[in-house]
Amino acid sequence: MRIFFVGFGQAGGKIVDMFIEQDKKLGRNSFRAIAVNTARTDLMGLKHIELKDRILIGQTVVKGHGVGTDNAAGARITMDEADSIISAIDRRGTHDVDAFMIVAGLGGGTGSGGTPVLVRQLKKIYHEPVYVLGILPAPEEGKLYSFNAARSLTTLIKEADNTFVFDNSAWKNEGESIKSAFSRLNDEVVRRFGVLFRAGEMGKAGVGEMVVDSSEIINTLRGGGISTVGYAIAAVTTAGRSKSPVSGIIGGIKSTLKKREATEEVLLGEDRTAKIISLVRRAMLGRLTLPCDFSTAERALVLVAGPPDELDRKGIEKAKSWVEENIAGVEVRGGDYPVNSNYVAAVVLLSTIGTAPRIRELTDIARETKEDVARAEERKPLTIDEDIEPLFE
Ligand SMILES: Nc1nc2c(ncn2[C@@H]2O[C@H](COP(=O)(O)OP(=O)(O)O)[C@@H](O)[C@H]2O)c(=O)[nH]1
Ligand SMILES: [Mg+2]
Repeated sequence: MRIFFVGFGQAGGKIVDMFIEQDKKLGRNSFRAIAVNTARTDLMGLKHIELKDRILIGQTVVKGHGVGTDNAAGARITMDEADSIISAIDRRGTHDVDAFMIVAGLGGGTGSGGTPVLVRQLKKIYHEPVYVLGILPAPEEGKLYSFNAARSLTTLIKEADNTFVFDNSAWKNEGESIKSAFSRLNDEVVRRFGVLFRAGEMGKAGVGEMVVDSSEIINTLRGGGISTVGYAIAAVTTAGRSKSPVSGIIGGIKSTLKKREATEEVLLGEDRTAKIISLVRRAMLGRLTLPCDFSTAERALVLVAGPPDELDRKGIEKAKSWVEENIAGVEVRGGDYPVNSNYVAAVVLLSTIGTAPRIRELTDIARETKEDVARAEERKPLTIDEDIEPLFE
């Protein structure tokens, strides 16, 4: 699918930069992107989005220093300068685009506040769906981050055509600091969403039997709300031990996938049908980008990517039925995505989920924080007797 990305804020910019890096490495031209920020240094740190496509907003207000964690300021500045963002998008070109995807960390200031505003603007102007890929903060980042994320997400659910969620706290390791985890987490994000977002594009491996096209992804996302993604891969060789690194479309850009993750022995090359079913089950039962009870999902899309020989049609059909039995709704789309690789990947998109523990937690923290703020406002600052005159008025 042809996607126009907007990387909003620091996390958003970095992640979109990686999607573009992957596009370049693969020699594709599926993705287009701009980055938007109130902080000049964050924009300078990007490597793959062209300089002219990095848009600094709020200069008169924050002088290129960013809005910190003030997402209301992020929203205000975006409202005031929406025209310059839209101009940058038009300059980059929107012809042939299937969808817009705004990527942002929802706990901060610029991306958290600016994204819902930009979604509304884009929806007014373009016919294509406007999606968001939102990153949830870890609890250790503090209540304010959770509060920001809850407010941003509440607004996004109303404004965006669908919001994909990736939860930092579910993906960082025990004891690992969130900052040192970022690069690894971003790799996980790009690997999963990279395969999904590329579905339907013509690869060198030729035409698949039942290729997923962009309209199927769009229809799966039609219910709105929040979506989550599962992913699993297996090596193609019968021994289950491929020597090549797991990079490219299936493995992402940095080959940081541990061999162990890739080479779980799943009847490789023996029973192709069973292998596909097993892989899809692993994708859905494993860790989702936003962990949740998948039985609440309204719609799903099953995508199996790999060398054409491995993409067993019966396996994909059976896997789809299995997914259908396990989600709330009955709409399960799916198909294959033929790519040259020594691995097969299964991606399961679970759309319009009903509930997720982390979202409830965020909502609770946001409520508490709101009460704290209200109490703080009620507290009167110390005053001296009004009969005593100050030195000057
Ligand atoms: N996964 C991931 N999350 C990040 C990264 N950088 C920041 N975050 C998260 O995004 C939130 C917002 O931070 P940031 O993007 O710096 O805010 P902004 O620049 O004001 O939009 C933080 O609370 C972090 O949880 C990153 O590189 N990767
Ligand atoms: Mg930052």
